[in-house]
Amino acid sequence: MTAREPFARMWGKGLNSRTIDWSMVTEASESARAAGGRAARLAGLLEAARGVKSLNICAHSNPDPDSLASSAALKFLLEQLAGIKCRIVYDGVIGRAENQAMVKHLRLPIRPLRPIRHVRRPMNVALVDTQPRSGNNPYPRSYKPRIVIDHHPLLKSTEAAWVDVRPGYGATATILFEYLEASGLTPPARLATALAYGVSSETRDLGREASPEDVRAYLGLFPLVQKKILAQIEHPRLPRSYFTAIDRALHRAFSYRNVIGSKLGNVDSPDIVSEVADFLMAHERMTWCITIGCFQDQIYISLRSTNLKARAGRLIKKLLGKQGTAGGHGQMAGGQVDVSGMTPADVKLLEERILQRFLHILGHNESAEFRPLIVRPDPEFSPDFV
Ligand SMILES: [Mn+2]
Repeated sequence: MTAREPFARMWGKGLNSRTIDWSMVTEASESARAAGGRAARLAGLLEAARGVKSLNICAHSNPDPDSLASSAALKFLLEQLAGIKCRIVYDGVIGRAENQAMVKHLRLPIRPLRPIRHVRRPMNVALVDTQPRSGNNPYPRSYKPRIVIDHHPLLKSTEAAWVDVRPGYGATATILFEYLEASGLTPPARLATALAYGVSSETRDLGREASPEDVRAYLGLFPLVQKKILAQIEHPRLPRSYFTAIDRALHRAFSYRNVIGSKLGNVDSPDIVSEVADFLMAHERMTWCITIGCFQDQIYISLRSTNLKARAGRLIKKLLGKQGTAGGHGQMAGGQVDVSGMTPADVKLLEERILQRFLHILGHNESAEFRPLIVRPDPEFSPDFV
């Protein structure tokens, strides 16, 4: 089998083959054995869904583009191949302007899930881009989902009729791309656009933890992508609250040697905590970034590293211990701590302790202290401004 065959089969007549630069695809393509593996996986997924009439597809909390695109792709697959009525649900807030633009422009069929009792058939749930008991989805810990598809490290407790967890992949959207490929179905343009954006945003334009499979998925999808819509998603119009949040984040930014971060205080949505982490990590001299913000009685913590061997996911678990839930990958991770019932002063103290502990884990001594990133603010601004 040549490298081109799976692609030709996949997109069928719908695609003008001149739009693909095959020389780029060949490099990342895989053997016929791998293609067989994909077909077997698709068969396994369909087997697990056999007899199911309707399914709740559950994205992770405060869903990101990877989670949303992957959920939409699973819905498409199961509806087309098995006639299963799928509903995509999520909890939390879609805060980031890019993600809101994605939902709007691509008309993603998603619904907020408020009280979890609305899941009537606990068995018929698919968790996408998350796993049971990860603390990152609203699904009750005691129920076993039917399907789990994810690219975070496999948790020991993860059990389902179908588990497909591939930690080597940069995005869950890439896993869904491979199911689509095996199915021979051509994704509609909006779905292809969602998946491509899921891959590119999760891997920071294929630069962060992207595997050859992620590159291959992106290239395979790209000819189908609605380019103008993609640009509108990647460069969204921003609300005033965004600028306020960035202003606060900069005023409160700190650093110590190669570590940068910011304490954001109360935030409008948890997304801003990771967004600021990405923003500050751009600092040319920094290797680590930690941001903390509080939203609805939860402290959210984001970690980033420029170091390929950082093991950020492991580090944040160590950092929070039994205090909270945490997870992530090598260069990016996140966690949260329930602070309901705590006074604002206690929350502040806890944040302080987490930051100190973070420096300690990184090997800095006890007396290490963060200093303001912006040392001399513009004298025209009063320091009381914050
Ligand atoms: Mn993901």
